[in-house]
Amino acid sequence: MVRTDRHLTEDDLSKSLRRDVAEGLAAAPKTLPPKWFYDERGSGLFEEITRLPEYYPTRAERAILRACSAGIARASGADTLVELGAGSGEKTRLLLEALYERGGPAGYVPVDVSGDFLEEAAARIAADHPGLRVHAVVADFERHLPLLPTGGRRMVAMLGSTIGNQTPEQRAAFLGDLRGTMEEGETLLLGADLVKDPARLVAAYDDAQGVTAEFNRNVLRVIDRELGADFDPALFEHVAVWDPDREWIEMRLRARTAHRVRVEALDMEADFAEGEEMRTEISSKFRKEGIASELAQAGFTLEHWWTDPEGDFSLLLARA
Ligand code: AVJ
Repeated sequence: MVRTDRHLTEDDLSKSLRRDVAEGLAAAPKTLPPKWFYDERGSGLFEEITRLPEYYPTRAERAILRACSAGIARASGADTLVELGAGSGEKTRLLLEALYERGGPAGYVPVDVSGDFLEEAAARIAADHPGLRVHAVVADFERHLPLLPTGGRRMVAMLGSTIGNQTPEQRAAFLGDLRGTMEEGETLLLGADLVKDPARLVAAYDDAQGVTAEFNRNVLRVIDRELGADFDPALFEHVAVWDPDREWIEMRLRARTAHRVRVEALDMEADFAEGEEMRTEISSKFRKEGIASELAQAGFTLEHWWTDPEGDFSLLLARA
């Protein structure tokens, strides 16, 4: 049983890519938002990242879910899982199975910007869980929260430290908006990567095999293909730095030489100086007190805090 709502078309996506690139290349310093990493190649590279020895977050979160998914399901009291940035993998299954095992009708609402990916993942999950009501929603969760289906007792999950891509200001707006769409008593399950030794953090975003570097440069290929640009990825070097004040990892692309890039679809040119750095992603790292107060500010109460044995990553449950 799969139903799909579409709040986002290819055309909407193409428009927002144009806007992001036009604004980002005109800004000083230049910047590109991380959401455009994930075409087919980029998603494949990200999958590869999750298996790298240096990239601990995926393994740590999976370990928490393996150990605690029954406890999470019980604590939430939910019968419906809404997953923002829907996964297809084991993490989703662990959560769903825990909800499912508590009995009663269960619903799954995967939300993702990529329609094809979503439909496939939703169909697979539905096939493996007879009776599960699967309601897939093609949407951008930073824009379409009010359009998500209500009903049942929902747990909204945002895993993988996806929230880390937002600045504190974006996070405050997002959490406030999300709270506004939730009923009292419903819950938010958030995956949050934690502050730790900067050397480990930098290694996780600058791996020895150079997979993250390829992932970072992939955004240039996406812009070349979608907007007829002539970025040469080889002219950009991958940079990952820890910002100790803002407690986030910043990924950048540094121009190896001075050169000009043309973006045909925008009829635009951008000049890069030698060594100029363009920001492509922030990945915020969290502390319990900080995230608790951000949640409280947005109208949530932090109720549970699970970590992996090493204390690298947290899954937290907050109630609306
Ligand atoms: C998917 C946003 C959680 O920030 O760790 C991995 C993306 N970037 N390596 C992260 C990413 C570089 C990842 N998130």
